[in-house]
Amino acid sequence: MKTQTFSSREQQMEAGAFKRKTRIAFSVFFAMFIIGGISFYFLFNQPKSADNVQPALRSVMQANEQLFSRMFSVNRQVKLYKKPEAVPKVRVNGDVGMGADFNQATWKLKVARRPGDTLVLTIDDIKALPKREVIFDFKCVEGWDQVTHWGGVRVGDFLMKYNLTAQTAMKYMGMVTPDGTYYVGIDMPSMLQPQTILCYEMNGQPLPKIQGAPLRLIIPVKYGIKHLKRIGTIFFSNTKPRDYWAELGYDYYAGL
Ligand SMILES: Nc1nc2c(c(=O)[nH]1)N[C@H]1C(S)=C(S)[C@@H](COP(=O)(O)O)O[C@H]1N2
Ligand SMILES: [Mo]
Repeated sequence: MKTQTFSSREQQMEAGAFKRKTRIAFSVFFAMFIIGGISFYFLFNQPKSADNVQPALRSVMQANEQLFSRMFSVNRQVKLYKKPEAVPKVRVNGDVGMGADFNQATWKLKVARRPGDTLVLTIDDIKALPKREVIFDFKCVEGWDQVTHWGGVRVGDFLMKYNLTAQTAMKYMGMVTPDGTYYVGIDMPSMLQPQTILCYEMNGQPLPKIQGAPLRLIIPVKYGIKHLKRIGTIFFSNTKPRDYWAELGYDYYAGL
């Protein structure tokens, strides 16, 4: 009897508490709904930019793009192989900007630190930096790939050595062949990725002429199109540098 009374009282209390909780839950839900609605209204009634996207959405997209490019380039290391796995006969592909009218002996690397201020270096200046070897699976957008072995200087080390760290705050690096006919633009995080090298050796031998001697780019996080052979000029930019294959419709980022 006692127990029953207690139990029914308890049930009443519980029913009261339940009603109260339900009221709170509905109020919270309703408040969230109103806040959400208002935010949505303001977001979508912002003046749109030229490309028809609300600025708040655009900035989120840009932040994501930056975050993703850092995540997939700097933090990500491409799989490396052992020397015997590298092919002895490396395929040659692409000869834009590789004309015969070129003298390796007088070649110099031009680094446009900023407009009107160009640093000029010799191949020995570059070879004086610590040598890094990269053996990775080189992939071309045409559908072939092969494990190849390259040697050179980390772009990061190079930029440090020549006091170009301020330039790494820029969004892109651009590279152009000496004749100006082949050119690439690459996001800074991918250039700073530790496996990216200014390359002067292949299979432990001096880089063959057709493979970009005296200096080419090896950037394992990207498809072959970005591995510019025969570097003439390097520059830095906050806007996308011109890119040979992007202009022909390929993905600008060309990441793997
Ligand atoms: N100067 C220059 N660099 C270039 C090209 C080119 O046509 N000219 N082709 C690119 C492409 S599409 C690929 S797949 C690689 C091939 O490098 P490899 O010839 O050493 O195999 O170089 C890249 N670098
Ligand atoms: Mo390629």
